Amino acid sequence: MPESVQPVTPVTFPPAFLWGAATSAYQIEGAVREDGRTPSIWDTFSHTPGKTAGGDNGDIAVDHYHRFRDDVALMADLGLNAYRFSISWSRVQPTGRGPAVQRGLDFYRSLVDELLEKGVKPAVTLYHWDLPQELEDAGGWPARDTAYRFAEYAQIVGEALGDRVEQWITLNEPWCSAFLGYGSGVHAPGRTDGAAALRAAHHLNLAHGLGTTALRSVMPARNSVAVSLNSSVVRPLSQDPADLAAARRIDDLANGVFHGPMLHGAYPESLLSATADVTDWSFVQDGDLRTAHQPLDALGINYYTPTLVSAPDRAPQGPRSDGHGASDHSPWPGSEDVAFHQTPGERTEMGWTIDPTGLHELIMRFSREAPGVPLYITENGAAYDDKPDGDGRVHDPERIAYLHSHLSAVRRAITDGADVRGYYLWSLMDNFEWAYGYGKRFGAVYVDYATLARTPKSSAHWYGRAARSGVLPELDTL
Ligand code: IFM
Repeated sequence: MPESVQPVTPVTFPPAFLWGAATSAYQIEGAVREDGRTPSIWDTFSHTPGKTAGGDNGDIAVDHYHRFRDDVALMADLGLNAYRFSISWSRVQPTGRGPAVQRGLDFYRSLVDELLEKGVKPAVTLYHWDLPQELEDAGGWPARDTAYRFAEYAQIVGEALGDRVEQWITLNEPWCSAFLGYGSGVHAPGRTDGAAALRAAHHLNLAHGLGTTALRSVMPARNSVAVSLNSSVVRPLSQDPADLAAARRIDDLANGVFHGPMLHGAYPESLLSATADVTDWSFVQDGDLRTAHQPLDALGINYYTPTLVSAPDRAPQGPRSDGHGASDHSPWPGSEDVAFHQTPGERTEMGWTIDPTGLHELIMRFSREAPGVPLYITENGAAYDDKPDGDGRVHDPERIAYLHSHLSAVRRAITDGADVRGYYLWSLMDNFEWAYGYGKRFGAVYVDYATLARTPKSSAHWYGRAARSGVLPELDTL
Protein backbone atom coordinates (compact mmCIF):
# COMPACT_ATOMS: atom_id res chain seq x y z
CA MET A 1 0.00 0.00 0.00
CA PRO A 2 1.54 3.39 -0.90
CA GLU A 3 2.41 5.57 2.05
CA SER A 4 -0.29 8.07 1.12
CA VAL A 5 -3.09 5.73 2.26
CA GLN A 6 -1.41 3.98 5.18
CA PRO A 7 -3.74 4.55 8.13
CA VAL A 8 -2.26 6.61 10.93
CA THR A 9 -3.81 5.71 14.25
CA PRO A 10 -6.05 6.91 15.62
CA VAL A 11 -7.83 7.91 12.41
CA THR A 12 -9.70 11.01 13.57
CA PHE A 13 -12.02 13.20 11.52
CA PRO A 14 -12.92 16.87 11.83
CA PRO A 15 -15.80 17.54 14.27
CA ALA A 16 -18.22 18.80 11.58
CA PHE A 17 -17.64 15.79 9.30
CA LEU A 18 -20.86 14.24 7.99
CA TRP A 19 -21.24 10.50 8.52
CA GLY A 20 -23.99 9.41 6.20
CA ALA A 21 -25.45 6.60 4.20
CA ALA A 22 -26.92 6.76 0.70
CA THR A 23 -29.76 5.12 -1.21
CA SER A 24 -31.81 5.83 -4.33
CA ALA A 25 -35.53 5.84 -4.96
CA TYR A 26 -35.96 2.95 -7.38
CA GLN A 27 -33.58 0.75 -5.41
CA ILE A 28 -35.49 0.97 -2.13
CA GLU A 29 -38.94 2.55 -2.34
CA GLY A 30 -41.21 -0.02 -3.99
CA ALA A 31 -44.85 1.20 -4.12
CA VAL A 32 -44.41 1.72 -7.83
CA ARG A 33 -48.10 2.09 -8.57
CA GLU A 34 -49.13 4.08 -5.51
CA ASP A 35 -50.25 7.67 -5.08
CA GLY A 36 -50.09 8.62 -8.73
CA ARG A 37 -46.59 7.36 -9.54
CA THR A 38 -46.15 6.27 -13.16
CA PRO A 39 -43.51 3.96 -14.67
CA SER A 40 -39.95 5.10 -15.07
CA ILE A 41 -37.49 3.63 -17.55
CA TRP A 42 -36.34 1.25 -14.81
CA ASP A 43 -39.87 -0.16 -14.35
CA THR A 44 -40.05 -0.83 -18.07
CA PHE A 45 -36.51 -2.23 -18.30
CA SER A 46 -36.73 -4.49 -15.26
CA HIS A 47 -40.03 -5.91 -16.50
CA THR A 48 -38.47 -6.72 -19.87
CA PRO A 49 -37.43 -10.40 -19.90
CA GLY A 50 -33.68 -10.95 -19.74
CA LYS A 51 -32.69 -7.47 -18.61
CA THR A 52 -32.11 -8.11 -14.89
CA ALA A 53 -30.76 -11.12 -13.00
CA GLY A 54 -33.62 -13.46 -12.19
CA GLY A 55 -36.10 -10.98 -13.67
CA ASP A 56 -35.86 -8.96 -10.44
CA ASN A 57 -37.56 -5.56 -10.35
CA GLY A 58 -38.20 -2.68 -7.96
CA ASP A 59 -41.96 -3.22 -7.54
CA ILE A 60 -41.55 -3.83 -3.83
CA ALA A 61 -37.81 -3.31 -3.40
CA VAL A 62 -37.34 -2.96 0.37
CA ASP A 63 -40.68 -1.18 0.82
CA HIS A 64 -39.06 1.98 2.11
CA TYR A 65 -42.09 3.96 0.91
CA HIS A 66 -44.10 2.43 3.76
CA ARG A 67 -41.27 1.85 6.23
CA PHE A 68 -39.38 5.12 6.00
CA ARG A 69 -40.05 6.09 9.61
CA ASP A 70 -38.45 2.85 10.83
CA ASP A 71 -35.54 3.32 8.44
CA VAL A 72 -34.91 6.84 9.69
CA ALA A 73 -35.09 5.63 13.29
CA LEU A 74 -32.55 2.92 12.44
CA MET A 75 -30.13 5.49 11.02
CA ALA A 76 -30.51 7.73 14.04
CA ASP A 77 -30.07 4.80 16.44
CA LEU A 78 -26.89 3.79 14.67
CA GLY A 79 -25.56 7.33 15.11
CA LEU A 80 -25.53 8.55 11.49
CA ASN A 81 -25.92 12.30 11.07
CA ALA A 82 -26.62 12.48 7.31
CA TYR A 83 -28.70 10.65 4.71
CA ARG A 84 -28.56 10.97 0.94
CA PHE A 85 -31.62 9.78 -0.95
CA SER A 86 -33.10 10.44 -4.36
CA ILE A 87 -36.48 11.63 -5.55
CA SER A 88 -38.50 9.50 -7.94
CA TRP A 89 -39.26 11.94 -10.77
CA SER A 90 -42.37 10.05 -11.90
CA ARG A 91 -43.72 10.06 -8.35
CA VAL A 92 -43.77 13.86 -8.21
CA GLN A 93 -44.30 14.67 -11.90
CA PRO A 94 -45.81 11.54 -13.45
CA THR A 95 -45.62 12.57 -17.08
CA GLY A 96 -42.25 14.26 -16.70
CA ARG A 97 -43.79 17.61 -17.53
CA GLY A 98 -46.47 19.92 -16.20
CA PRO A 99 -47.98 20.03 -12.74
CA ALA A 100 -46.70 18.06 -9.77
CA VAL A 101 -48.64 15.48 -7.81
CA GLN A 102 -48.96 16.72 -4.25
CA ARG A 103 -49.05 13.19 -2.74
CA GLY A 104 -45.64 12.49 -4.23
CA LEU A 105 -44.16 15.67 -2.81
CA ASP A 106 -45.83 14.97 0.54
CA PHE A 107 -43.99 11.67 0.83
CA TYR A 108 -40.63 13.39 0.53
CA ARG A 109 -41.65 16.20 2.89
CA SER A 110 -42.60 13.61 5.49
CA LEU A 111 -39.30 11.80 4.98
CA VAL A 112 -37.34 15.04 5.34
CA ASP A 113 -39.30 16.10 8.43
CA GLU A 114 -38.66 12.73 10.02
CA LEU A 115 -34.93 13.04 9.30
CA LEU A 116 -34.72 16.56 10.67
CA GLU A 117 -36.60 15.58 13.79
CA LYS A 118 -34.10 12.79 14.43
CA GLY A 119 -31.06 15.02 13.78
CA VAL A 120 -30.14 13.41 10.45
CA LYS A 121 -29.21 15.93 7.76
CA PRO A 122 -30.95 15.23 4.43
CA ALA A 123 -29.17 15.43 1.07
CA VAL A 124 -31.47 15.21 -1.95
CA THR A 125 -30.42 13.77 -5.31
CA LEU A 126 -32.85 14.84 -8.01
CA TYR A 127 -31.98 12.25 -10.63
CA HIS A 128 -30.69 8.77 -9.88
CA TRP A 129 -31.44 7.10 -13.24
CA ASP A 130 -35.24 6.72 -13.14
CA LEU A 131 -36.42 8.88 -16.04
CA PRO A 132 -40.23 9.00 -16.42
CA GLN A 133 -41.05 6.55 -19.22
CA GLU A 134 -43.07 9.23 -21.02
CA LEU A 135 -39.91 11.28 -21.44
CA GLU A 136 -38.02 8.29 -22.81
CA ASP A 137 -40.87 7.74 -25.27
CA ALA A 138 -40.36 11.34 -26.37
CA GLY A 139 -36.65 10.71 -27.03
CA GLY A 140 -35.04 10.31 -23.60
CA TRP A 141 -31.69 11.88 -22.76
CA PRO A 142 -30.52 11.97 -26.40
CA ALA A 143 -33.33 14.52 -26.92
CA ARG A 144 -32.52 18.09 -25.93
CA ASP A 145 -35.98 18.73 -24.50
CA THR A 146 -35.29 16.29 -21.63
CA ALA A 147 -32.78 18.77 -20.18
CA TYR A 148 -35.48 21.47 -20.07
CA ARG A 149 -37.94 19.04 -18.51
CA PHE A 150 -35.33 18.27 -15.85
CA ALA A 151 -35.01 21.97 -15.02
CA GLU A 152 -38.79 22.24 -14.61
CA TYR A 153 -38.76 19.20 -12.31
CA ALA A 154 -35.81 20.60 -10.33
CA GLN A 155 -37.75 23.81 -9.74
CA ILE A 156 -40.80 21.88 -8.50
CA VAL A 157 -38.76 19.88 -6.00
CA GLY A 158 -36.68 22.91 -5.00
CA GLU A 159 -39.87 24.85 -4.22
CA ALA A 160 -41.28 21.96 -2.21
CA LEU A 161 -38.20 21.08 -0.14
CA GLY A 162 -35.79 23.99 -0.43
CA ASP A 163 -36.91 25.45 2.89
CA ARG A 164 -35.79 22.34 4.79
CA VAL A 165 -33.09 20.60 2.72
CA GLU A 166 -29.73 22.36 2.42
CA GLN A 167 -27.79 19.83 0.38
CA TRP A 168 -28.79 19.24 -3.23
CA ILE A 169 -27.33 17.03 -5.93
CA THR A 170 -28.59 17.45 -9.47
CA LEU A 171 -27.52 14.14 -11.08
CA ASN A 172 -26.09 10.91 -9.81
CA GLU A 173 -23.40 9.35 -12.00
CA PRO A 174 -24.47 10.83 -15.34
CA TRP A 175 -21.86 8.55 -16.95
CA CYS A 176 -24.04 5.55 -16.17
CA SER A 177 -27.20 7.27 -17.44
CA ALA A 178 -25.55 8.09 -20.76
CA PHE A 179 -23.14 5.25 -21.49
CA LEU A 180 -24.75 2.26 -19.78
CA GLY A 181 -28.26 3.42 -20.65
CA TYR A 182 -27.69 4.35 -24.30
CA GLY A 183 -24.28 2.80 -25.16
CA SER A 184 -23.87 -0.72 -23.81
CA GLY A 185 -27.56 -0.96 -22.91
CA VAL A 186 -26.99 -2.83 -19.64
CA HIS A 187 -29.02 -0.15 -17.88
CA ALA A 188 -32.41 1.33 -18.71
CA PRO A 189 -33.57 2.23 -21.26
CA GLY A 190 -31.28 -0.39 -22.82
CA ARG A 191 -30.41 1.38 -26.07
CA THR A 192 -27.13 0.54 -27.80
CA ASP A 193 -26.08 3.48 -29.92
CA GLY A 194 -22.76 5.24 -29.26
CA ALA A 195 -23.87 8.50 -30.89
CA ALA A 196 -27.02 8.55 -28.76
CA ALA A 197 -24.87 7.97 -25.66
CA LEU A 198 -22.76 11.05 -26.46
CA ARG A 199 -25.87 13.13 -27.14
CA ALA A 200 -27.27 11.91 -23.82
CA ALA A 201 -24.05 12.90 -22.04
CA HIS A 202 -24.31 16.41 -23.48
CA HIS A 203 -27.95 16.80 -22.50
CA LEU A 204 -27.13 15.59 -18.99
CA ASN A 205 -24.45 18.30 -18.79
CA LEU A 206 -27.03 20.81 -19.98
CA ALA A 207 -29.62 19.45 -17.52
CA HIS A 208 -27.15 19.83 -14.67
CA GLY A 209 -26.59 23.50 -15.57
CA LEU A 210 -30.26 24.31 -16.16
CA GLY A 211 -31.28 22.37 -13.05
CA THR A 212 -28.72 24.18 -10.90
CA THR A 213 -30.02 27.55 -12.08
CA ALA A 214 -33.63 26.47 -11.54
CA LEU A 215 -32.89 25.29 -8.00
CA ARG A 216 -31.11 28.53 -7.15
CA SER A 217 -34.02 30.57 -8.49
CA VAL A 218 -36.37 29.13 -5.86
CA MET A 219 -34.19 28.17 -2.92
CA PRO A 220 -32.57 30.12 -0.09
CA ALA A 221 -29.02 31.16 -0.98
CA ARG A 222 -27.60 29.14 1.95
CA ASN A 223 -28.43 25.87 0.18
CA SER A 224 -25.67 24.00 -1.57
CA VAL A 225 -25.95 22.57 -5.10
CA ALA A 226 -23.62 19.78 -6.26
CA VAL A 227 -23.40 16.91 -8.73
CA SER A 228 -22.26 13.35 -7.94
CA LEU A 229 -19.81 11.96 -10.47
CA ASN A 230 -18.49 8.41 -10.61
CA SER A 231 -15.28 9.62 -12.18
CA SER A 232 -12.89 6.78 -13.01
CA VAL A 233 -9.36 6.34 -11.79
CA VAL A 234 -7.97 5.17 -15.12
CA ARG A 235 -4.58 3.50 -15.00
CA PRO A 236 -2.47 2.33 -17.94
CA LEU A 237 -1.25 -1.28 -17.93
CA SER A 238 2.28 -0.01 -18.61
CA GLN A 239 4.13 3.17 -19.46
CA ASP A 240 4.17 2.13 -23.12
CA PRO A 241 2.96 5.14 -25.15
CA ALA A 242 0.15 3.06 -26.66
CA ASP A 243 -1.15 2.14 -23.20
CA LEU A 244 -0.84 5.72 -22.02
CA ALA A 245 -2.85 6.84 -25.05
CA ALA A 246 -5.54 4.22 -24.32
CA ALA A 247 -5.76 5.47 -20.73
CA ARG A 248 -6.14 9.07 -21.92
CA ARG A 249 -8.97 8.11 -24.29
CA ILE A 250 -10.87 6.31 -21.55
CA ASP A 251 -10.19 9.17 -19.15
CA ASP A 252 -11.81 11.55 -21.64
CA LEU A 253 -14.85 9.34 -22.09
CA ALA A 254 -15.23 8.57 -18.40
CA ASN A 255 -14.24 11.91 -16.88
CA GLY A 256 -13.51 14.68 -19.38
CA VAL A 257 -16.98 14.34 -20.90
CA PHE A 258 -18.45 15.68 -17.62
CA HIS A 259 -15.54 17.44 -15.90
CA GLY A 260 -14.98 19.42 -19.09
CA PRO A 261 -18.35 21.16 -19.35
CA MET A 262 -19.25 21.17 -15.64
CA LEU A 263 -15.89 22.23 -14.19
CA HIS A 264 -14.10 23.97 -17.06
CA GLY A 265 -16.78 25.07 -19.55
CA ALA A 266 -15.49 23.07 -22.55
CA TYR A 267 -15.22 19.52 -23.86
CA PRO A 268 -11.62 18.30 -24.12
CA GLU A 269 -10.39 18.65 -27.72
CA SER A 270 -9.01 15.12 -27.47
CA LEU A 271 -12.50 13.79 -26.68
CA LEU A 272 -14.03 15.57 -29.68
CA SER A 273 -11.38 14.22 -32.05
CA ALA A 274 -11.43 10.65 -30.66
CA THR A 275 -15.20 10.48 -31.19
CA ALA A 276 -15.31 12.30 -34.54
CA ASP A 277 -16.28 9.10 -36.37
CA VAL A 278 -19.19 8.56 -33.99
CA THR A 279 -20.71 12.04 -33.95
CA ASP A 280 -19.98 15.55 -35.17
CA TRP A 281 -21.20 17.01 -31.84
CA SER A 282 -23.52 19.37 -33.74
CA PHE A 283 -26.03 18.95 -30.91
CA VAL A 284 -23.87 21.29 -28.80
CA GLN A 285 -25.55 24.66 -29.23
CA ASP A 286 -24.19 28.14 -28.56
CA GLY A 287 -24.26 28.87 -24.87
CA ASP A 288 -24.69 25.25 -23.75
CA LEU A 289 -21.22 25.01 -22.27
CA ARG A 290 -21.69 28.27 -20.39
CA THR A 291 -24.95 26.87 -19.01
CA ALA A 292 -23.36 23.59 -17.94
CA HIS A 293 -20.49 25.44 -16.26
CA GLN A 294 -22.33 26.71 -13.17
CA PRO A 295 -20.36 27.55 -10.05
CA LEU A 296 -20.71 24.57 -7.72
CA ASP A 297 -21.20 24.78 -3.96
CA ALA A 298 -19.88 21.24 -3.53
CA LEU A 299 -18.88 18.17 -5.51
CA GLY A 300 -19.91 14.57 -4.89
CA ILE A 301 -17.43 11.77 -5.54
CA ASN A 302 -18.64 8.20 -5.99
CA TYR A 303 -15.81 5.68 -5.93
CA TYR A 304 -15.62 1.90 -5.88
CA THR A 305 -12.60 0.61 -7.84
CA PRO A 306 -9.98 1.76 -10.35
CA THR A 307 -9.91 0.93 -14.07
CA LEU A 308 -6.91 -0.66 -15.79
CA VAL A 309 -6.57 -0.35 -19.56
CA SER A 310 -4.15 -0.99 -22.37
CA ALA A 311 -3.88 -0.69 -26.11
CA PRO A 312 -5.56 -3.66 -27.79
CA ASP A 313 -2.43 -5.47 -28.89
CA ARG A 314 -1.03 -5.52 -25.35
CA ALA A 315 -3.96 -7.38 -23.83
CA PRO A 316 -2.79 -10.53 -22.02
CA GLN A 317 -4.97 -13.62 -21.85
CA GLY A 318 -7.44 -13.91 -19.02
CA PRO A 319 -10.61 -12.25 -17.80
CA ARG A 320 -11.18 -8.83 -19.29
CA SER A 321 -13.92 -6.55 -18.11
CA ASP A 322 -14.55 -2.86 -17.68
CA GLY A 323 -16.61 -3.76 -14.61
CA HIS A 324 -19.84 -2.43 -16.06
CA GLY A 325 -21.70 -5.62 -16.93
CA ALA A 326 -21.82 -7.92 -19.92
CA SER A 327 -23.00 -6.57 -23.26
CA ASP A 328 -22.14 -7.08 -26.92
CA HIS A 329 -22.02 -3.30 -27.16
CA SER A 330 -19.31 -1.13 -25.70
CA PRO A 331 -20.07 1.80 -23.41
CA TRP A 332 -16.98 3.56 -24.83
CA PRO A 333 -17.98 5.13 -28.18
CA GLY A 334 -15.00 5.51 -30.49
CA SER A 335 -12.72 3.60 -28.10
CA GLU A 336 -14.23 0.14 -28.42
CA ASP A 337 -10.78 -1.27 -29.15
CA VAL A 338 -9.26 -0.31 -25.78
CA ALA A 339 -8.59 -3.41 -23.66
CA PHE A 340 -9.79 -3.53 -20.03
CA HIS A 341 -7.98 -5.63 -17.43
CA GLN A 342 -8.73 -6.94 -14.01
CA THR A 343 -6.71 -4.89 -11.56
CA PRO A 344 -4.69 -7.08 -9.17
CA GLY A 345 -5.79 -7.61 -5.56
CA GLU A 346 -8.73 -8.81 -3.53
CA ARG A 347 -12.18 -8.25 -4.94
CA THR A 348 -15.69 -7.69 -3.66
CA GLU A 349 -18.71 -9.74 -4.69
CA MET A 350 -19.10 -7.42 -7.71
CA GLY A 351 -15.67 -8.56 -8.91
CA TRP A 352 -14.37 -5.03 -8.22
CA THR A 353 -10.82 -4.84 -6.93
CA ILE A 354 -10.44 -3.22 -3.52
CA ASP A 355 -8.05 -0.30 -3.88
CA PRO A 356 -8.39 2.67 -1.51
CA THR A 357 -5.45 4.39 -3.21
CA GLY A 358 -7.87 5.14 -6.05
CA LEU A 359 -10.15 7.09 -3.72
CA HIS A 360 -7.24 9.16 -2.44
CA GLU A 361 -6.14 9.81 -6.02
CA LEU A 362 -9.62 10.87 -7.10
CA ILE A 363 -10.07 13.24 -4.17
CA MET A 364 -6.73 14.88 -4.92
CA ARG A 365 -7.68 15.19 -8.60
CA PHE A 366 -10.92 16.97 -7.74
CA SER A 367 -9.05 19.24 -5.34
CA ARG A 368 -6.88 20.31 -8.25
CA GLU A 369 -9.64 20.49 -10.88
CA ALA A 370 -12.14 22.27 -8.65
CA PRO A 371 -10.04 24.26 -6.20
CA GLY A 372 -11.99 25.73 -3.32
CA VAL A 373 -15.04 23.51 -3.85
CA PRO A 374 -15.93 21.39 -0.78
CA LEU A 375 -15.94 17.66 -1.55
CA TYR A 376 -18.20 14.89 -0.28
CA ILE A 377 -17.80 11.19 -0.85
CA THR A 378 -21.39 10.64 -1.90
CA GLU A 379 -20.96 6.88 -2.46
CA ASN A 380 -18.42 4.28 -1.45
CA GLY A 381 -18.96 0.73 -0.29
CA ALA A 382 -18.82 -2.94 -1.15
CA ALA A 383 -21.08 -5.88 -1.95
CA TYR A 384 -20.54 -9.15 -0.10
CA ASP A 385 -22.51 -12.36 0.11
CA ASP A 386 -23.76 -11.66 3.63
CA LYS A 387 -25.83 -14.24 5.50
CA PRO A 388 -27.26 -14.30 9.02
CA ASP A 389 -25.63 -16.74 11.42
CA GLY A 390 -27.57 -19.18 13.62
CA ASP A 391 -28.41 -16.37 16.03
CA GLY A 392 -29.67 -14.11 13.28
CA ARG A 393 -26.61 -11.84 13.44
CA VAL A 394 -24.88 -10.74 10.24
CA HIS A 395 -21.14 -10.47 10.60
CA ASP A 396 -19.37 -8.76 7.68
CA PRO A 397 -15.71 -8.19 8.57
CA GLU A 398 -14.78 -7.73 4.89
CA ARG A 399 -17.06 -4.69 4.62
CA ILE A 400 -15.63 -3.26 7.83
CA ALA A 401 -12.12 -3.65 6.43
CA TYR A 402 -13.25 -2.01 3.17
CA LEU A 403 -14.79 0.94 5.01
CA HIS A 404 -11.78 1.30 7.31
CA SER A 405 -9.30 1.40 4.44
CA HIS A 406 -11.37 3.80 2.34
CA LEU A 407 -12.16 6.14 5.22
CA SER A 408 -8.45 6.12 6.06
CA ALA A 409 -7.76 7.17 2.47
CA VAL A 410 -10.26 10.02 2.88
CA ARG A 411 -8.54 11.08 6.09
CA ARG A 412 -5.17 11.02 4.38
CA ALA A 413 -6.53 13.22 1.60
CA ILE A 414 -7.76 15.71 4.21
CA THR A 415 -4.26 15.72 5.71
CA ASP A 416 -2.92 16.31 2.21
CA GLY A 417 -5.05 19.44 1.92
CA ALA A 418 -8.33 18.23 0.42
CA ASP A 419 -11.52 19.82 1.74
CA VAL A 420 -13.60 16.66 2.27
CA ARG A 421 -16.62 17.40 4.44
CA GLY A 422 -18.48 14.10 4.58
CA TYR A 423 -18.84 10.47 3.59
CA TYR A 424 -21.98 8.60 2.57
CA LEU A 425 -21.65 4.86 2.75
CA TRP A 426 -23.29 2.96 -0.12
CA SER A 427 -25.65 1.72 0.97
CA LEU A 428 -27.76 2.13 4.07
CA MET A 429 -29.41 -1.25 3.43
CA ASP A 430 -29.40 -4.09 0.92
CA ASN A 431 -31.43 -3.15 -2.14
CA PHE A 432 -32.15 -3.61 -5.85
CA GLU A 433 -28.73 -3.53 -7.49
CA TRP A 434 -29.99 -2.65 -10.99
CA ALA A 435 -29.21 -5.31 -13.61
CA TYR A 436 -27.81 -7.57 -10.85
CA GLY A 437 -31.19 -7.59 -9.08
CA TYR A 438 -31.20 -8.47 -5.38
CA GLY A 439 -28.21 -10.80 -5.70
CA LYS A 440 -25.62 -8.22 -4.65
CA ARG A 441 -25.82 -6.91 -1.11
CA PHE A 442 -24.24 -3.47 -0.58
CA GLY A 443 -26.08 -2.66 2.66
CA ALA A 444 -24.70 -1.95 6.10
CA VAL A 445 -28.14 -3.19 7.12
CA TYR A 446 -29.20 -6.67 6.05
CA VAL A 447 -32.64 -7.05 4.49
CA ASP A 448 -34.41 -10.39 4.56
CA TYR A 449 -36.21 -10.22 1.22
CA ALA A 450 -38.87 -12.72 2.36
CA THR A 451 -39.99 -10.68 5.37
CA LEU A 452 -38.32 -7.32 4.61
CA ALA A 453 -36.99 -7.34 8.18
CA ARG A 454 -33.90 -5.16 8.68
CA THR A 455 -30.89 -6.33 10.73
CA PRO A 456 -27.87 -4.04 11.11
CA LYS A 457 -24.74 -5.94 10.09
CA SER A 458 -21.62 -5.64 12.23
CA SER A 459 -20.37 -3.02 9.73
CA ALA A 460 -23.38 -0.83 10.58
CA HIS A 461 -22.43 -0.93 14.26
CA TRP A 462 -18.77 -0.29 13.43
CA TYR A 463 -19.69 2.66 11.21
CA GLY A 464 -22.10 3.99 13.83
CA ARG A 465 -19.28 3.99 16.39
CA ALA A 466 -17.10 5.91 13.95
CA ALA A 467 -19.94 8.39 13.37
CA ARG A 468 -20.55 8.94 17.07
CA SER A 469 -16.90 9.38 18.00
CA GLY A 470 -15.39 10.86 14.83
CA VAL A 471 -12.64 8.23 15.14
CA LEU A 472 -12.39 4.95 13.21
CA PRO A 473 -12.62 2.03 15.62
CA GLU A 474 -9.61 -0.26 15.35
CA LEU A 475 -10.28 -3.41 13.35
CA ASP A 476 -9.09 -5.64 16.18
CA THR A 477 -11.61 -4.18 18.64
CA LEU A 478 -14.49 -5.95 16.89
O1 IFM B 1 -26.08 0.72 -6.57
C1 IFM B 1 -25.27 1.61 -7.29
C2 IFM B 1 -25.79 3.02 -7.17
O2 IFM B 1 -27.12 3.12 -7.57
C3 IFM B 1 -24.98 3.94 -8.03
N1 IFM B 1 -23.56 3.79 -7.77
C4 IFM B 1 -23.02 2.46 -7.72
C5 IFM B 1 -23.85 1.59 -6.80
C6 IFM B 1 -23.26 0.17 -6.75
O3 IFM B 1 -23.23 -0.39 -8.01
